[in-house]
Amino acid sequence: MKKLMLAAFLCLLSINSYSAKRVIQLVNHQYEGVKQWLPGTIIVNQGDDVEIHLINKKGIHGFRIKAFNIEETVTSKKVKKVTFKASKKGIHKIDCQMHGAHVGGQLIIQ
Ligand SMILES: [Cu+2]
Repeated sequence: MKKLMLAAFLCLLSINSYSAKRVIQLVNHQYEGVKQWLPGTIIVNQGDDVEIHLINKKGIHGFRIKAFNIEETVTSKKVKKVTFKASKKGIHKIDCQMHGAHVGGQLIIQ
């Protein structure tokens, strides 16, 4: 019985530390004049291969995550794909390099 419990515990540990491919869709949205990417918070695990699909409904916006040297320009009516390895744990800022007043978001790597 103890061996079975140990095996189950080790199995749970391996599931928790499992890194995977994460595909996340973000949509640029404007509400009462405030522009933002939704969802504003992305949570992934360290080691995940992250693929973000950026959908911009109107105009041109930037998408920047300085911690991963990502800086993209996203035009409307085209899906821009951003890929990176979530290698650094922490809370990383997401912002728009084109519009200072654009509400930023955060990437949480746990
Ligand atoms: Cu913008």
